[in-house]
Amino acid sequence: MATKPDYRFSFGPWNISEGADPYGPPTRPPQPFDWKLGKLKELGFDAMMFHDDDAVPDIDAKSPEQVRKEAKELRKKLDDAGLIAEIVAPRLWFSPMTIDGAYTSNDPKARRYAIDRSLQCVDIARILKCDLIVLWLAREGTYLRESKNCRRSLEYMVKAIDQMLDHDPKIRIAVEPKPNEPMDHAYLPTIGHALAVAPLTRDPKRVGCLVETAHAILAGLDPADEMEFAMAMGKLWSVHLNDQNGLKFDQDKPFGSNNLRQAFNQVRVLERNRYGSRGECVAFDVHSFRSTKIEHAVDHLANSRSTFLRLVHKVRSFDEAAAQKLIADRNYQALDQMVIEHLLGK
Ligand code: GLO
Ligand code: MG
Repeated sequence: MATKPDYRFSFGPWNISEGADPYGPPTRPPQPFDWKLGKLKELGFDAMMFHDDDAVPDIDAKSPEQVRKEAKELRKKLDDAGLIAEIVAPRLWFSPMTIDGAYTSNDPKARRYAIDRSLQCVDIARILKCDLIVLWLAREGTYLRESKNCRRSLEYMVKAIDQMLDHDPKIRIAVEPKPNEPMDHAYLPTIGHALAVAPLTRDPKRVGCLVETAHAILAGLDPADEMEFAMAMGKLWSVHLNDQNGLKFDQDKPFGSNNLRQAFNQVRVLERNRYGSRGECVAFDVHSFRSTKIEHAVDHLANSRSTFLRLVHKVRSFDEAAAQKLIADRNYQALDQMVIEHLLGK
């Protein structure tokens, strides 16, 4: 087998969080951005993910000149630290303008706000030397189905993507689907939906996707299959590895925390499709447990990376020839046990 490229790892500032949930306040003090950047470097990560307002805090209150100035300052900080920006994502779910959705709001003023903010996000990405915009379409769905129209919502989303593609001929857009939360139902719940949107846009080859483990599980799907489906189309431009214990709120647990075998299979498909060889990063969209103390505030990130690397080793040392023999003999009973024994180790 040819030598595999090394993986590049990333996380976002929101992945060092304070432990608040809908039932209780934060359990850890907030940490400044520079502290997070320092930790990212210390843990051996290569890139940071950004929302537009992670890059430029309080973005809506700032003039376009001020936004550009602060984005340039951030780029310098990243350059000095030898780090890159992997993605920039417009955070379209916080503003009072997007209570009823962003691109799919029933209010034309809100839709305009969402598009303007997305175009500004593209400008920030360009300043950060990043060509990948991620769209987690948080509020593009409904609390009750009668309030919106699926076909019209789809047209609105395509129109928004088209404007971003027009705004910068180099930018690529990765849709990060999720079936629910915060909405009851989202309009783009799976990778199949996300990729079906690409040909409707004016430059399909610049529209791809990002698979998040937890989101696939919430959709009742296998995350490894979602990833390989996207890679078969040349469309997997990032991943958010994490874990999820069944159908409940989005947990963002450390990678492999809930289902090690499912994590093994995700690493397996990434390996066999040479994920990363075109510069794609392995990103962890994980959170600390609420009970975590401040002195362990980044352990979930270090642990996820270490589990990933251990699983790369497990994938590379899996006896494929023996597995193929069992497959040819339709002896899936033995194949099942072989995988279990391999994961358990000696
Ligand atoms: C939430 C999403 C969120 C996105 C992030 C980047 O469920 O996973 O964390 O990944 O906003 O777009
Ligand atoms: Mg995510």
